[in-house]
Amino acid sequence: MRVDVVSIFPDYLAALDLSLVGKARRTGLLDLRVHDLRGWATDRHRTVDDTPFGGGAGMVMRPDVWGRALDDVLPAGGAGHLVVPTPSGEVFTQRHAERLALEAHVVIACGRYEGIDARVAERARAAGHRVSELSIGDYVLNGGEVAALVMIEAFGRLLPGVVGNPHSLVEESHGAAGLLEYPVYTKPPAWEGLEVPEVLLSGHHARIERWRRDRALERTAARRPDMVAALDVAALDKADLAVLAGLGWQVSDGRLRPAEEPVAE
Ligand code: 6GU
Repeated sequence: MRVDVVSIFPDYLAALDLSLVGKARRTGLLDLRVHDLRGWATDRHRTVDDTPFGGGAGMVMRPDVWGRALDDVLPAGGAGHLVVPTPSGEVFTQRHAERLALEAHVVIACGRYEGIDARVAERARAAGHRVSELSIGDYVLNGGEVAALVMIEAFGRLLPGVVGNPHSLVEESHGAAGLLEYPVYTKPPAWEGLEVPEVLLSGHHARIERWRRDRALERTAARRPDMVAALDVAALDKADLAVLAGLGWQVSDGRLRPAEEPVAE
């Protein structure tokens, strides 16, 4: 997979030399190149921004500079996927990571200031590229670089061969089950008076699986009720439904819903 990142702070992306993504680059699984946007500026001060039409605070990144950059890094024939990190984008999820991991060539355009002139994304779409404007959550960062790091790590670990044991990708949070992951433990079995749950030491695989499933359901109900409401009821067994009922979730009209709250007088 080829990934190009364009930023006015290319050093921000130095962390991509480390860990599993760094190894994927060194072994050739990931051809990742970082570019300085100012290389496409043309004036003496290498200006990349200007004041917004319509007024308002802050500066907007210029379309001409970005246009030249993207002409150089997007593949010919509209075959690229342009990702623009922005707090006004769709929220990036594991589903986006899975889709991006299938692409041959992704370009990530990191904006700073108040963002990039909207015609840049419009022109890339018109040229046939896929364009995804993506946010990593409901808070504001100063620029897209940290979001680019997040996204590259999320899709990079899904490339075949990047994570040593592919089984560790199967049961994780935000996977196909739609549940958060159960709590995990390792040696020693007793530490500072805290014991590992007995069932995990029992060697009884069916009981261990049921215990993990129950803990995943409890955790998800406590931390992410939105994920419980989105569960496919047909994929749940009787034990799942009993645990969820104990946590105040009932099936009605084919969906899980929180049990009726008493109406205030
Ligand atoms: Cl992708 N960019 C910026 N600047 N802020 C963000 C973000 C992205 N996602 C959440 N906040």
